[in-house]
Amino acid sequence: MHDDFSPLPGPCSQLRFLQVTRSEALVHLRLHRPDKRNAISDAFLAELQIAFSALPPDCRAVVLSGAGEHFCAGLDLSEVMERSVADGVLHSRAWHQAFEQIQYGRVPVVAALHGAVIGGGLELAATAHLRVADRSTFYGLPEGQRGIFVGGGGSVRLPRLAGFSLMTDMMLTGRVLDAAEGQAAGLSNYLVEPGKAVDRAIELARKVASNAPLSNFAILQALPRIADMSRSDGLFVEALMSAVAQGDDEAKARVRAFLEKRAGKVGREA
Ligand code: 1HE
Repeated sequence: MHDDFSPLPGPCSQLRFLQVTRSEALVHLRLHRPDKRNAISDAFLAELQIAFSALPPDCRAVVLSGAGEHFCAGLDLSEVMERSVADGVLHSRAWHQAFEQIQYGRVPVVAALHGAVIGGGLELAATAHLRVADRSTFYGLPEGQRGIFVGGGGSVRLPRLAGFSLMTDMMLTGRVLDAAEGQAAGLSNYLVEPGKAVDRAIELARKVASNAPLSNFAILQALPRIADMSRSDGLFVEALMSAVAQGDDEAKARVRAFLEKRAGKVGREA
């Protein structure tokens, strides 16, 4: 499986908690702490930042998955007890910085989910631009039971994905969603059979990587910001972004190819 991926040399080859491989324009980042269900410690978080900073310039999309039985069990709870309140604020801000780097990075990220996607693991999944879940996936936010609160941007990202009311329910009652419920709620974009999430994520990432880079830039950088703006500001920024994208040579070449019948039709690509 995924035979065409090989280890990425450079700083990523030194990482303890991440396996980083590449195949042409795709990089596959695999959370690799299966004995602790890929729970994210401070050292693990630092490695995520290193990996996303060290993406090769010609990388056009990332697939993010987890090794072992689960995608990610969230925050490494063994480190919580040692933190003061002041340390806690800084800790959460470090997660924000790492996760903003993923969401607002240079390349689209497709997450492949399976097993537990819990707490900070769900917050991490929410930073991705697309999520493929297999049917073993389950989602939880047990912060209420653990006496803590989300700290990895979940209160900002998750209501935008699946709604404020559902997130409140998950945090207050500890409600766990199965894969089908998560798909219906908008936590995943695609639902596949067990063991198939990485394959599907790679397939989608290849498609995404073949888009015009400036279109992908606009989708990653402008779209979420416009969603946060007032209607009037959003429409204005949309007009600017649209003009910038259309003015690019690549856009002109792609539109010309369609008009000259050299490009695929919608729903009937070659
Ligand atoms: C961990 C963690 C962890 C597992 N921190 N060590 N997250 C949670 O509250 C989720 C807690 N974890 C679980 O509910 C379960 O471990 C799972 C459902 C994810 C998986 O169950 P299972 O039976 O496959 O594994 P396990 O036997 O429970 O765990 C295997 C080992 O991983 C075990 O350690 P060991 O030394 O006894 O082998 C567990 O202690 C360890 N482990 N999860 C530390 N999370 C930025 S703020 C974000 C806030 C949050 O993320 S809150 C949610 C925290």
